[in-house]
Amino acid sequence: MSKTENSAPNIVLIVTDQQRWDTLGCLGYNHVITPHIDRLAARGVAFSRAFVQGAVCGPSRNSIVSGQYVHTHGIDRNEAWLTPDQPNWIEQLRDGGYHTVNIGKMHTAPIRLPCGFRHRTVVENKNYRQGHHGPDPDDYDLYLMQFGLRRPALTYYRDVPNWPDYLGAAVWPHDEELFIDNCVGRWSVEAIRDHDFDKPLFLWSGFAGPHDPFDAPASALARYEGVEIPDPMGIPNELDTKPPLQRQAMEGMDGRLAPAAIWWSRATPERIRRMRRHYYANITAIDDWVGAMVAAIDERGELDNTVFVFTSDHGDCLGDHHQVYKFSSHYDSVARVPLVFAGPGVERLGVRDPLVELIDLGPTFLEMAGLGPLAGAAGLSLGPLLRGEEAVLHETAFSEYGPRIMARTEAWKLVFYPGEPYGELYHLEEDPDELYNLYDDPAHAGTRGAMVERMMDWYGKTRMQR
Ligand SMILES: [Ca+2]
Repeated sequence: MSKTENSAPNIVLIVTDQQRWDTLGCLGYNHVITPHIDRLAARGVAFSRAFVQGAVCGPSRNSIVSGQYVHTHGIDRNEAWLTPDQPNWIEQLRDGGYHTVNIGKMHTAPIRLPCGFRHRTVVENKNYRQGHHGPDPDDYDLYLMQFGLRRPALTYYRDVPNWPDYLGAAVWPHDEELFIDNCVGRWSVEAIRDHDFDKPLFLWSGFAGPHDPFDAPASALARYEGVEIPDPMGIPNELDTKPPLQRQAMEGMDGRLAPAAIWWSRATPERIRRMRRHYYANITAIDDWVGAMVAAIDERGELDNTVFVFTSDHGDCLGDHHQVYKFSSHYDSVARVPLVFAGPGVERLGVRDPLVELIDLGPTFLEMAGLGPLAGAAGLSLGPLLRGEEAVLHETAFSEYGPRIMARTEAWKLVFYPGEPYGELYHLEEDPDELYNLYDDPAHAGTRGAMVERMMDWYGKTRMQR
């Protein structure tokens, strides 16, 4: 009998960076190789409509940790973090008896903020430059220094000949053991092996991929030889009908020699397929470590008492709608992420499609631990959905970036730009790929007004509580 049997479950939360939802085999996307995540989904639940509350790292992660929407907690940019008086369910788990550990990316500012963890091994972005989010080297910098190396993602644009033609897709140039996600994975497994399980474990394992640069290891790329890569969604002249920021964001990067600049003028169908193949290969490299973490928990005799959760902080257009990255839009490519649960308290239900939000994670974990609720949170426990009930937690999913607000029901999506003459409205039942903008279509003015009213109602009910 394991030491923690009949007590609070261990929770292993695996969070990747910039992984869009349509990247798991278990959701029907068989061109992505994810056998270990699929195995978790097969004995638990894979949510097919999970949404992030912020379209970029910092706001999204602050929403996960506080259980609040971005305009409620107020952290609307990357180099900022919650203050100690704001809700934080990691602290609640710690105070409730959990050994709380973070291995890998959290994106706190400053980078070594404890954030409720008893131990952190801090790993920032692939292209983290000391001084950018904090003055310090992170633990991955310190590790690479032992080998006389620094993050290669800082200099691909100088080191790789004809770099703009690669659209950010490099091959990892050093020993594969040094690849950032192989370090996060290996150190996460070590954290599981090192824990004595006298206390339940909460592990947040934060991978840096598949965020750009798309620098997958050669061994992971080899697994995609012969795999057909789907082309991006898009129609000719699409950006003429979309908010101007979407075109401006791509034009703004073109011609710049810098770590994160992709020159879209260099995109060809073959180069886009290569970029996507590298992105998927990074996901497969992470999937290997998901399997290794499950095996490590099993070796400790804790498999029946451990909840595994796999998700990401936002997606990437990855060529959809003639663009990359996440800053310029709230398409599902950006706002919709994988969310898989397996373990005690999770029925074997497979794919479920109700709308859920990542602010629901904290309330779910606190309920599982018998430590709830999370004061001030707008998120709701996913417990009823994980047990197989037909509950509707959210009729609308909301997400923000700066002043931009997305309101998405099952049938419609509004993307609202306060003070601007333009916006987006998509009829998702007829146009699931969000190609045809109906915002200015008189035939849908009533729906537009109803969606704006729905958004304003939510905005008023969830305004900042400080
Ligand atoms: Ca991110």
